[in-house]
Amino acid sequence: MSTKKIHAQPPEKLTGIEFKKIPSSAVGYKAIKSAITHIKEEVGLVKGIGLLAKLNQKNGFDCPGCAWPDPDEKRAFLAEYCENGAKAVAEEATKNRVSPLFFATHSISKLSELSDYEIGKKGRITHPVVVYEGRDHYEEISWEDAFNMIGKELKSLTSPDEAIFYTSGRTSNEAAFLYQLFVRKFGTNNLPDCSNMCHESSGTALTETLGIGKGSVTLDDFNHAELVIVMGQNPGTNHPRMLSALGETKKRGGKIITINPLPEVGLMRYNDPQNPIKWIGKGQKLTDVFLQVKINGDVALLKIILKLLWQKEQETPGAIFDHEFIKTNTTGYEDFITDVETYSIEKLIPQTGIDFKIIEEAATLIAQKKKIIICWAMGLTQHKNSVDNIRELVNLLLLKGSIGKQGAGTCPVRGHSNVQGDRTMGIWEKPKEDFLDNLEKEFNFKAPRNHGYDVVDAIEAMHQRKARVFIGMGGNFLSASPDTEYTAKALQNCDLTVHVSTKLNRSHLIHGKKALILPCLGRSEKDVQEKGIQFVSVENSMGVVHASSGHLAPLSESLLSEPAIVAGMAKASLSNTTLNWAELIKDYDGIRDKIEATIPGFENYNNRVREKGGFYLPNTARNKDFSPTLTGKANFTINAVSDIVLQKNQLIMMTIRTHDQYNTTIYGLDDRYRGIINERRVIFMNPTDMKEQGLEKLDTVDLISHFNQEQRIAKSFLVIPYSIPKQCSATYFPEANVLVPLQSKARISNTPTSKTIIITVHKK
Ligand SMILES: Nc1nc2c(c(=O)[nH]1)N[C@H]1C(S)=C(S)[C@@H](COP(=O)(O)OP(=O)(O)OC[C@H]3O[C@@H](n4cnc5c(=O)[nH]c(N)nc54)[C@H](O)[C@@H]3O)O[C@H]1N2
Ligand SMILES: Nc1nc2c(c(=O)[nH]1)N[C@H]1C(S)=C(S)[C@@H](COP(=O)(O)OP(=O)(O)OC[C@H]3O[C@@H](n4cnc5c(=O)[nH]c(N)nc54)[C@H](O)[C@@H]3O)O[C@H]1N2
Ligand SMILES: [Mo]
Repeated sequence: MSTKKIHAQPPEKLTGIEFKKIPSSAVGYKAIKSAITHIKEEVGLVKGIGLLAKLNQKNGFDCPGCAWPDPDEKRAFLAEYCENGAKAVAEEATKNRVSPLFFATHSISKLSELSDYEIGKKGRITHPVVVYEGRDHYEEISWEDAFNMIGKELKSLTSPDEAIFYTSGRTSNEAAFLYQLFVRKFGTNNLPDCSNMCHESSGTALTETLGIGKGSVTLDDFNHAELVIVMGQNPGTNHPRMLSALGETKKRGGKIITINPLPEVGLMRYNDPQNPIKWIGKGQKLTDVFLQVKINGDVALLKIILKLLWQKEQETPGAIFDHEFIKTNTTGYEDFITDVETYSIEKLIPQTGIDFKIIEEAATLIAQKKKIIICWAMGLTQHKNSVDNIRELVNLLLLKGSIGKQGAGTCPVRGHSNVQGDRTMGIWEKPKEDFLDNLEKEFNFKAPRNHGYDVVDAIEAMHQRKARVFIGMGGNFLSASPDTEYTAKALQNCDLTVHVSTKLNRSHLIHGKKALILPCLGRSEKDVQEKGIQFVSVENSMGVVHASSGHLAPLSESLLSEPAIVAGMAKASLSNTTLNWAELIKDYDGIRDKIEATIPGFENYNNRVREKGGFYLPNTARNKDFSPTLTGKANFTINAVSDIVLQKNQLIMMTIRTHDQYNTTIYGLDDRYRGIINERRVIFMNPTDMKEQGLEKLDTVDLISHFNQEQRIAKSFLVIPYSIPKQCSATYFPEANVLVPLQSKARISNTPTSKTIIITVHKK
């Protein structure tokens, strides 16, 4: 290991904050201007516009931005990408290159002094590179040598469980399927993925209550919903195309309730990009009732609403609840009602921070409606009680009979564009027995049955040297994970770290004794194999599987596709594999045949995936079939309210995304929708809390997080007064990840509590 200092965190330096008026609506002219600017700077205008024309079109490539679905029918040129989709594409198709020459002139320790923004802007990696023990520079290595290095290291382990195989959510179905097959043939279920930090709590709660870990709605349901509740989600930034769906709900007379600690611009009003006349102007009002909830006050809020609904139901029996649905499809109703009755609304209100009148208004709206969709994302899934959050919203939908009918249901809005597909393909540390049985039958081997490490357990295992090899299929494990310094030590403890990546990121710099970067094709690039041009397939947030084909020439001849990289690793690492990995890579139809043979729902895969728009996977909850649960029915559950008690001057902090980033990929330093320009080291605070703590706007502060008896510190943040409930605060991910304790995680799902961190603020 080099003795030079390597920085796991971005520099503490401030970049020169400016402010802009917070816009009154999202999308519109400024979004289009911003998209074009990014495309022009990173890619060049002509090539860039050509690229956008292929984005999310039926013969084009799947936007790497998010997992929001494309319309089944008409697709407009402008509407099927959004500002942030354009930025994601610009990042991938960038003109900037990280070549072996770049690494010869830039040491790892020097690169680690840069911010994640600066690191990302260096560009796409062009060749496989290696850093040997004790060196401070990556250097070129042939693919063959790289694969052999991996094979040698993996074969030298005492147990296959000493290796960890991470996946981020951009990996295609074909690559993901091969990857998990390789890992299981190698002998372990150590397949942690970004889902562990993302929607794991949703999968856990939905499987228990409804029998399927995925959402139940389709895009068309938004055309029929009478009410959409958007909880803990900022679609204006993270799923901008969802605003069109919400716009449709409104146009057809539906209502929207928003539950969020922040008045996120996109949810308040938006300008439809499909209609240029509406690019400027006030935009369409989206939210009808805004519940500005305290961070982690959602269970308390839902309990008040449930209680109010129960009161109304008693006044007018049969008018509020769907008894027919409850009787036929559910269990646990009586116990649930008994539990609701034990709560006192007065005692719950302080936990929500919301005026009772507004909660009543929301409850009245819910009482009147029969077709309700609830959408949610990280604001519900990254808390200690996040599984309870989701189970509680399922209770509400069950009471209203709002699952398994048109215009109603669950809508966990996924992040990464193929994160849902990766799970379907078996990227999971806790695989189902049936799935392993199918693999064994098709591939004639003994699959490992012990559950593997998830993200948190993988970090712990590497820290304790129970695991010694880390392989990352995409992603940025170091910066995305909690407890940055602890995670850095875990990775540095490894004998070998390997990243299959498109762009340079900080995980490449915080490496094991030896490390490899294996550069792969991006979504937008043409994938040519021995039997011709290949396409891959992905599954969106609503269970539609469809094809994605790149059109750009690959940026370097030295790139391999992700499936080819998996095959290369497998060939070099598996001692007696009878599977012809090289043959599978010649034509991905062969991989899809194997998927069809092992995973239900993929019948006739190769034909159906070629149909325009793809096909829907089966979804039991969508069909009002709850038989896969343990009770064979949809389950009402009893959930506890949050047990957090804050000491004097302590705040709850949530870590959120700016409008200018994709997870750890930082597109720019602005957060236009929150009025912040050119600075990421900010903490949003309630003005009354600021006053009580003697803080003024733009004071520089250090943040200390408190967990058990431990403290963690993040230095130099600027205080910004903002519309946020008392005792709540917000910072950006990944700068504040150093404050998230590894062991602070959600019950059952083990998801790091990135939205509940107890902090104190210290003026410099
Ligand atoms: N442009 C862009 N698109 C993305 C991403 C990106 O980084 N950039 N990331 C992708 C990924 S992987 C994901 S998972 C999604 C993330 O999409 P989001 O979940 O929308 O992302 P966050 O910024 O984490 O926002 C969380 C929202 O929850 C609110 N919130 C926080 N705590 C609470 C709470 O206790 N209760 C309630 N009710 N609300 C709360 C916050 O105020 C914020 O509005 O987006 C995906 N799409
Ligand atoms: N504090 C805090 N932490 C969080 C969160 C939070 O809200 N707060 N959110 C969590 C969530 S929801 C998620 S999903 C995780 C995200 O965790 P990750 O998925 O691990 O992180 P990303 O930043 O999305 O990964 C970006 C990197 O992926 C690589 N990449 C991009 N495209 C491709 C591709 O096509 N193929 C390959 N092989 N590589 C590619 C690039 O090298 C890029 O640098 O972070 C989690 N961490
Ligand atoms: Mo995510």
